[in-house]
Amino acid sequence: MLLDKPEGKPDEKVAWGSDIAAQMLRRCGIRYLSLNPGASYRGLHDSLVNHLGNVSPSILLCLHEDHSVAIAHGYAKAAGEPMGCVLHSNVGLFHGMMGLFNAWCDRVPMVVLGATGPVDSEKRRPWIDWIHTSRDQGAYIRSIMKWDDQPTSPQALVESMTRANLATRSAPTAPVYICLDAGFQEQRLDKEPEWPDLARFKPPAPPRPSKEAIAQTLALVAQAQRPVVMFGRGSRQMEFWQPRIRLAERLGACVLTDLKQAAAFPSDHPAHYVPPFNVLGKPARELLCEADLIIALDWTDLGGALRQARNVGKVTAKIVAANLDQMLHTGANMEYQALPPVDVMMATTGDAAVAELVEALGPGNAKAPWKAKLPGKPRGGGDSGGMITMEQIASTLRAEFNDPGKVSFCTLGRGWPFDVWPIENGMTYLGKDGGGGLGSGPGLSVGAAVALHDQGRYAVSMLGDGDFCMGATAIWTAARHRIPLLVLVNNNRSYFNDELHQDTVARTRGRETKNRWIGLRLENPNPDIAKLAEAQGAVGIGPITKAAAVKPALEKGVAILKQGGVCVIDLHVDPPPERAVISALGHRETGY
Ligand SMILES: Cc1ncc(C[n+]2csc(CCOP(=O)(O)OP(=O)(O)O)c2C)c(N)n1
Ligand SMILES: [Mg+2]
Repeated sequence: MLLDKPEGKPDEKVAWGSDIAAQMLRRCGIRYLSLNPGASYRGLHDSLVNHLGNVSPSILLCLHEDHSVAIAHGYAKAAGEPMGCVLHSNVGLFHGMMGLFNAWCDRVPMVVLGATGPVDSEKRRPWIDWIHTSRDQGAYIRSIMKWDDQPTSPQALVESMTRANLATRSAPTAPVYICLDAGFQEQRLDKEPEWPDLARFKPPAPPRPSKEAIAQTLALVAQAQRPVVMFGRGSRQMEFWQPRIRLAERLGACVLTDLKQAAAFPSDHPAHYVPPFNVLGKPARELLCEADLIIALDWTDLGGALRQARNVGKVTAKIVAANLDQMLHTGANMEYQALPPVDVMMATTGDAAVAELVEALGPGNAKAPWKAKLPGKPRGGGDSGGMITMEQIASTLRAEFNDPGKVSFCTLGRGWPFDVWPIENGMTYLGKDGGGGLGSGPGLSVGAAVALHDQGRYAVSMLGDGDFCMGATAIWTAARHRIPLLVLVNNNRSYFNDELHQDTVARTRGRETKNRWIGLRLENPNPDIAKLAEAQGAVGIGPITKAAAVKPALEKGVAILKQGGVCVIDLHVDPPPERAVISALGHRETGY
């Protein structure tokens, strides 16, 4: 990676208000800071460069604040710890808000620094400092932050950043925001503040389930013939991976995992009943109806899953759930999802619940799952009539790596063939955007790639063409800072998701479904994805429109990735026929 080195020796004396904020970032272990510059934090910017020497943290420059936030978000997903980002007073914050919403919904840790024009009006420059000043910037985002503050003295800033660090890293994790007064940042200090001993401000281990809850669960387990474990949010670390497998095998359970969350369980394990999904398909719904015990561990939307199951039958299972998410629920947003009925509720993380349950179950033999894994889709011998398929991309890409276990998919497109490239470990797949905010994919990928580079892993991403075009300029940050990344664009030349919605509406109203493409197709002209990539300083390849051209393109892309470069490949992948003819409701259409 290329991180900029300032000229001369840093001025190590803590002499200005903003030096305190910079010091605290370093002391809290923040390694990178994504930003787009702004005068409201010119004091902090100077402290980062001329006081800290642009080391711990180092600046990653971004072309848009939405990318700054997405990069910090992607980093947290891959590293399991917070990155920082800085958002220029009000306007930068407004730009970054969608990314903040995604990060909030995804429950990632993140230290967000903002700034306001001088709170003391005597210190404001005419016009622009007044434009920069809002009464309460935190108010714009308070409903999507775990905590926020606007400290007004040196010692208050020290405490504020200590608290921010503690809050964002404590389960349930979520972003925190500190707004720095421009006037205070540029104030000369008469003395250094007192620094805290951060060893005394460490996040606590998550609470453990009560003995009663564990005993009640064991009683339900003893009676259960058909247990299902739903693994939702969890750590990327192997120390949490093995116990999940142990729990499923000890129970003889069938397992479900959620594509909205990162890898939680090996998708090729016999217990993993259907491939990871976004919405429950019929087999998963039926499985929940057949189950007599459901153990949902930090599952994002248990209430929604049960409602989907009730469309195909009755859910009669006893339900055990573990999560701490309720601690973040307020009346502001409904990302808390439908309220599920639960027989045994454990106020703990899914990973802590697994550890406790494995221990409580004690030694015993592994059992086969009570229901055999569904067979994968039959493959038609690989003849797609020259069209590019996801299966071809996955198998060709996999063959390019001697060590595919070291590849991490920062995001994955819909329809990824998990039988061709399964989830093998906790780092295989890093989940989705959290809040459904389009344009985040490129930034998430760049941020994840920073952490993956540090871990010696390969960062590969698959993005929709709409997502890529909206966030394409995030790729410049990867090129600028030499962050190795391979992006594959699953280009259907459309906001295809919405074609299905327009199809549904037209169908419901008895209107013409053939018009579903109008206002949605990204054609005539096609945005030139390879050129968009090249304009950011990456290598752009494509459009690749025929199956025969896929292998050479992927070969080149992987070679660039391995050399530490940034490459974007535009692959024209048409929706598979069975998908092209359905509406969002999932009804089949024969005449389209
Ligand atoms: C900021 C934002 N604007 C609009 C949407 C609505 N939206 C959801 S999916 C989608 C289409 C995405 O297109 P693409 O990335 O090409 O994926 P595809 O559906 O074609 O596979 C749109 C426009 C959104 N989620 N976020
Ligand atoms: Mg598309």
